[in-house]
Amino acid sequence: MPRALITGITGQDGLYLAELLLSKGYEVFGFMRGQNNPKRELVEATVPGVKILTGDLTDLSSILRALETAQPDEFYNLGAISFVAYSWENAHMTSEVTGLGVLNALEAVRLYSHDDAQKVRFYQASSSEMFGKVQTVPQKEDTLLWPRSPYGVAKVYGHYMTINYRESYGMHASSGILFNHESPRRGPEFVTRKISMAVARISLGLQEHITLGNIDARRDWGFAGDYVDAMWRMMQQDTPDDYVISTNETHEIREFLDLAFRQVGIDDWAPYVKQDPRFMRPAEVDLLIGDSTKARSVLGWEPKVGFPQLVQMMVENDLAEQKLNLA
Ligand code: NDP
Ligand code: GDR
Repeated sequence: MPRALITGITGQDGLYLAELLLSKGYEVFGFMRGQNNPKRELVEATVPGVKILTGDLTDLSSILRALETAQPDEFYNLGAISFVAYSWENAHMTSEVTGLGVLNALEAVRLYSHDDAQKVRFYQASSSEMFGKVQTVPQKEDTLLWPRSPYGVAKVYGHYMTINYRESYGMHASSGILFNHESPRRGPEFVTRKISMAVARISLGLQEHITLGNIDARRDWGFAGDYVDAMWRMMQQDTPDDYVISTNETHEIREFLDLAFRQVGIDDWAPYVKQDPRFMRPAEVDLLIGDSTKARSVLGWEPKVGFPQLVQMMVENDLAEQKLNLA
């Protein structure tokens, strides 16, 4: 039975990845923060097969202990402070967790593996946010990185540190440069879920409007369930490498609003949407569109859920959740 250790188990991707690996017959260990993490119940209810280990990415010895207990064949490093807007307010902490946390994870794997560099396969959750002020459209593996947020800068550090451990120690370390991916499990602070929850509540008369920042931004949005499959595929390759994972389509936030409001019978959303500089960012990533040709040809991966289905899935889920709350 293959064994996997996942950091960031309480997050959107951690839950989908754990489900996928359990379905493939893996023994799955989840690395979780805190002695009383409020999301522990969520993990236990959603993926009851996962064995929980506690620790923190800023604490190398806790990662080492988790490795000794889990003895994994595959280590998925998904843990991070992942909210870009928050990273300006907490740049130092973001650097420690999202940046230096990757070094801790790599170093823990190296120490645990002793001289056997191939003992544990390592996955790093890199991000399209690293492209920032985009220099080429679409963006692929060799596009120049120009991060535009403390989060993006920290991810660049983690990305290059992963490559460096691969090149220096011969580790089987791969980076997935994943474009935005969403789902009904997306945190409510991210724009897609903020919209799908608000649309559900507005249609039920529970909320009057939604307040957003820059609605002209464009993103290449996929479905998280499809993207964790790409992570697993990277880990099955004989040779470690870096891959862009994206739908290769870009959409404005306005289009997300169009589809989401239309689903509840509202054609003109303007009266329900306000804008507030509070949600604007000091620097913006305006146009993200990926080119995942390499992943499609080498990994045989492709996204299954398209943009309209993604919006539909999220609004349907939030309508059902809100109705349940009312019952
Ligand atoms: P989430 O924000 O949903 O999850 C982040 C996870 O990191 C949570 O489980 C959180 O735990 C954990 N975490 C935070 N700080 C620490 C710490 N100090 N030590 C250990 N764990 C910690 O993110 P997603 O699931 O959406 O993303 C997974 C990864 O992929 C992240 O690294 C993200 O940056 C990256 N990524 C995400 C993309 C996306 O569109 N979703 C795109 C590209 C990259 P807790 O519950 O305790 O806070
Ligand atoms: P992003 O996702 O920054 O791309 O990072 P987010 O959903 O937060 O923002 C996307 C775009 O929407 C604009 N926006 C708003 N964003 C939020 N959160 N709230 C608002 O009210 C709002 N109004 C407009 C933003 O300015 C931005 O342009 C996500 C995270 O999952 C990262 O961890 C990951 O690395 C990247 O995706 C790829």
